[in-house]
Amino acid sequence: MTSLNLFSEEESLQPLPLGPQAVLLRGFALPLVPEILPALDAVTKTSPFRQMLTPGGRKMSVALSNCGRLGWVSDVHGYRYARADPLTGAPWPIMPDCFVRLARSAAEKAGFPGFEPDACLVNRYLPGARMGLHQDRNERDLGAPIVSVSLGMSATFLFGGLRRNEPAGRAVLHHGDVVVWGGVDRLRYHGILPIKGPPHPLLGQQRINFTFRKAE
Ligand code: MD6
Ligand code: FE
Repeated sequence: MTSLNLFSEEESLQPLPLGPQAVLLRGFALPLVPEILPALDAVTKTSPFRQMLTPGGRKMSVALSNCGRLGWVSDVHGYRYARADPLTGAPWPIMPDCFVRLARSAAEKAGFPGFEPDACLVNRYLPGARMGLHQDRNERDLGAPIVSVSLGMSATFLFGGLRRNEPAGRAVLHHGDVVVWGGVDRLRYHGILPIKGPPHPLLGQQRINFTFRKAE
């Protein structure tokens, strides 16, 4: 009997390993999107998206906000976590409960039970915006994973090795996809190619990415 393979591995809804302890969970966030979008609006009303300066003094193409006890910030003095939003001087908005539930359940599914994020960096990419290859190494507890949620326009995610010059793999991230990585993959270099392609039906010409971390 012949059978037809309707889905390539890339298109199936099975967890797709990106490394020994890194996984792409296709569509994992979709059931929570109706709760997440209004909560995101409330966060960015309090702490609006803004483009920060790199330590080198260049404006990042990505605009960011944060929620949670700590927020990731960048300026000419470097990258760090801060308790207050430098734009308003006030604490970052509280991490919405649906964000916390999503982060915990994705981490658990990926083999990291008990994840308790204290920081959620929210990135907004307009067409052309990109994220150069980097490591996420400003967090004190490198034993905790990072949970990354993609919404809106699709993007090509680059995942390299533990050294900048190692060749990088690629995966296209779509609306609702979640990437979790930790353990031996926690310090891998990664980035996002310039955003292009059709607008998203719900979110229009933008891609939103949340990364949940245990910073302290
Ligand atoms: C982004 N993501 O997807 C940027 N970092 O827009 C990240 O920088 C990232 O997706 C650590 C782990 C997963 C990620
Ligand atoms: Fe990162």
